[in-house]
Amino acid sequence: MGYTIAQKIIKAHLVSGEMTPGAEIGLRIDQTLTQDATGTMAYLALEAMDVPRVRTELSVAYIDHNTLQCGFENADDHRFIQTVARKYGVRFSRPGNGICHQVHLERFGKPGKTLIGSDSHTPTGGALGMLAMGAGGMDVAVAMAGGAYYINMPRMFKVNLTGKLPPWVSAKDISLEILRILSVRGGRGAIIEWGGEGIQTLSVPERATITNMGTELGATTSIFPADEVTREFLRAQGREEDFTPLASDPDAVYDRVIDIDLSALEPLCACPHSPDNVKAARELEDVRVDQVCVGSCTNSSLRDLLRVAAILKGRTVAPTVSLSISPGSRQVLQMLSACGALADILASGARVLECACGPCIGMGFSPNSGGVSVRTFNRNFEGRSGTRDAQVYLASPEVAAASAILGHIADPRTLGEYPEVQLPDRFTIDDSGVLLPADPEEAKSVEVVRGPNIRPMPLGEPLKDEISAPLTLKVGDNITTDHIMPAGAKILPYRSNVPKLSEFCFTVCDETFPQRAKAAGRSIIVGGANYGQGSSREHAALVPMYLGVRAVVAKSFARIHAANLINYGILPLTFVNAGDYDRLAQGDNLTISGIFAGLESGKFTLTDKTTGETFALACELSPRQREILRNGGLLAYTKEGKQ
Ligand code: MIC
Ligand code: SF4
Repeated sequence: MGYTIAQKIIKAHLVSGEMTPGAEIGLRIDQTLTQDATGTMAYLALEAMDVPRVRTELSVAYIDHNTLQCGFENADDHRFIQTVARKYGVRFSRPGNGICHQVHLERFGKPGKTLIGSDSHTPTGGALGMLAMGAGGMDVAVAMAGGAYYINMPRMFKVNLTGKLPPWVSAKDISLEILRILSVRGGRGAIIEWGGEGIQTLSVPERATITNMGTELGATTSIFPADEVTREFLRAQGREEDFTPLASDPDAVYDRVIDIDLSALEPLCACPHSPDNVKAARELEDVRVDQVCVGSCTNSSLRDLLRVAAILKGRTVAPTVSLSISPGSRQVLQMLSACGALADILASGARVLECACGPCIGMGFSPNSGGVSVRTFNRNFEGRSGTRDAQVYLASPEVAAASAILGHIADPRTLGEYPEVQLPDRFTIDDSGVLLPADPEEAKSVEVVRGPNIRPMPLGEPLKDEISAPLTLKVGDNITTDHIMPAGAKILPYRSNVPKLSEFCFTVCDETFPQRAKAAGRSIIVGGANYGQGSSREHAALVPMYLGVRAVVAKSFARIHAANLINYGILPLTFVNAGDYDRLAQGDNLTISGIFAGLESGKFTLTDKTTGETFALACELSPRQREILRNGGLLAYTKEGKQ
């Protein structure tokens, strides 16, 4: 039996376990990336591991999320990351140099390598034929220290593309189509390989839009072959030597195959408040638009922005619309400026923001009350934009530009002829925005700068055999990490200050949760299906741990979040009978006993002392995960000398 692309990379990096779907495997990690909102915790963890230098082939620390500096906090974080990176052998991508995934794709990604990043959209690198995965910051720290990264061996899905995209339809529409087919849960436990003759028509940045949004399917990652298109891109980036061809074997076996005919696709939009709530743009023409945002790690490449500039050229943004453009990297912005496309964008009345995540993570540009925002981003979860009652639609750069001009959600085909854009044979290479680390000798004297915003990382407590605690919060299905630990300009500055951050935990669902959890001392949370979907932010586990949460009982969990809970010593338990969810009420007093035996058997019993009922719970754990939980978290476990 032949291998899929992902299986080949896994086989070449396997350090423990068997490649049987569902079984835990350990992988050697070649490259890591961090961003600033999760990076501070990752480097605090690395420091605690007492390793003098990172042991990966390449590690890069990006500053791209917390770039609004409304007080000292974000700037303090940047300084800490810059100095810690210099000391430990990590490259440092300065604020303004661009969004981690876009810059990594342009300058560092290599076919056949493994990459983990403390950001859920790290799978963007799959566009180059890398096995690129999002992880919690603590897991990234372990990988930087030379330890393996553990996942459950995924199932393999294949999406076969045939045909060619019609004019005005682009890679984002392919992402939205697969979300329509599979939903935000459909990729869980799977790696999605893209193939078929249709992929030859897609450039690397277009492929990157697709692998980026594979995260929204809940997939472990997404991957394209490394082919002539990949070689071309790397050559244009001045690094053809990084190319190695990579393809699946003709007799590779897939658990599921999905066919998409590109020529049958049309411009689409994901409606509020979920990326899988997909409709055709032409059905939404009655929706008046207040704001349009082009950018984010999904759609901010040179190709996307040249396209937007060509559509805007000679036209003006509707007076009722505010349009923002955030280029994905300095390379993109420099090239837009050099070829004159930036002038077309400015002439249209657009507001050009810096090369960073910006509005995507609520860092400025929040919509007006009840406002409609059309965004080329990847997530439209409630409240994420910073305006609680905003209605956010996700769409391609083409739909976004057309909507900005017309003032309502528009099918861009109504604009007439599709403007041609020409991608350059060579990109402008200027790596001056990436600072190199100190050499090992000099590194010894580098002082890590810690401003008052850098607070020590709270540690978990070793697990006890019984948890008796109230059910402090009961939530529904598809709870995102944006519900658990909201982001945005007001909250993100406290990512390195957990006591302060804890005041915002779950406040999107229930403003009183932080006080109630603190008062209870210990507590248990109950959730529905796909609990913890979305971001890789470990703060969605770390902060509940700090507030005393000892177990989360849910119908099912999203992959990265379940791993983060374990890393912070919180039990992720699932209902054996999903219907039992309805029989528990917020405020009930619960007991889970016989925990040590349960860790071994995978079976647990929950008693609701308020009603007297008992419920069967499950938690399949690997021997390594059991040890982590017994120790009270990954840091304590790693300090014991295990990785
Ligand atoms: C996001 O898109 O939600 C983020 C912000 O990039 C997160 C990381 C974070 O919360 O810092 C992600 O996707 O992992
Ligand atoms: Fe940044 Fe948005 Fe991408 Fe997250 S999804 S990395 S916030 S641009």
